[in-house]
Amino acid sequence: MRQNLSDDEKAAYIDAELCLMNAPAQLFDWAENRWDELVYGHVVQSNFIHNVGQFLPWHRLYMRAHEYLLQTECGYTGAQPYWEEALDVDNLTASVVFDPDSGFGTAGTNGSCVSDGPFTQLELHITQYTNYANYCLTRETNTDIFQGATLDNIAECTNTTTYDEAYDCFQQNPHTAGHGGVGGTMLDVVASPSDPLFFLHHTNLDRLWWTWQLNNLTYRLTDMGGRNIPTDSYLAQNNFTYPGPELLDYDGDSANVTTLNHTLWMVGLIANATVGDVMDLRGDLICAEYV
Ligand SMILES: [Cu+2]
Repeated sequence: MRQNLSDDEKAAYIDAELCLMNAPAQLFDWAENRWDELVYGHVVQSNFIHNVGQFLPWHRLYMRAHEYLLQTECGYTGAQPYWEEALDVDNLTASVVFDPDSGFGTAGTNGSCVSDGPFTQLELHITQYTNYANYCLTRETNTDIFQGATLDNIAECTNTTTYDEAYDCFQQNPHTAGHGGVGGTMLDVVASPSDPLFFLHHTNLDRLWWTWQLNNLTYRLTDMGGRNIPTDSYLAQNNFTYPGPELLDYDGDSANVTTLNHTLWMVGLIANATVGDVMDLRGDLICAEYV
């Protein structure tokens, strides 16, 4: 079943990522490159896409946006890879993703800049508070948090019945595992897409959601739910402001419940879509399968 990338495929993917990081901005005056604009799509609505029903569908479309930019602007002909994190729970730092030659660079930099591999001294600009920062990519692995990626923890989520239960479960252990396990930039709930590993992690999370959907496609191609506004404690804990009208007014839902009509905002990276448009991985918009 599992298909590993060849060294050539890995190199093609990483080259395409570097291409986006060096490509000129297209959407915003302040952006220094295309990567800034991609990251911004997540940053600008972090208080609205986590801890809510659209968490999984929004990130599914965001993975497609990322893949689409690689393909259309950087000549990438492969597909979006994922990181099967469960394979690495016993030895996180030895994971192939951290290989400095064929992967994303060494794991534990303990707060200092990633200094080997293709993203050495990668310069980042966006934080929760400004688009004009100047800082570097960091990682600080945490094996304990990474245990959230074990097959047991995944099974707990895939065994849930409703979407409402499922998204909450997936967001907790399997999702937190990748962010906290890699640490550093990845631990930043707002700016974590700055680390290219984000896209491997969230594609894996999407694969887990799809696995859950496949267990009962009849219901789960349309099963949506959850709140549209994060809980007060989640907002407070992350220093988030209450989502304003620029987010709430377009979301397409009349109440604080996420429906298939909910609009997924892509800030101009690709066209917006609804939750309903991304529910079927095999549909026209996402048009993918996990191998
Ligand atoms: Cu996110």
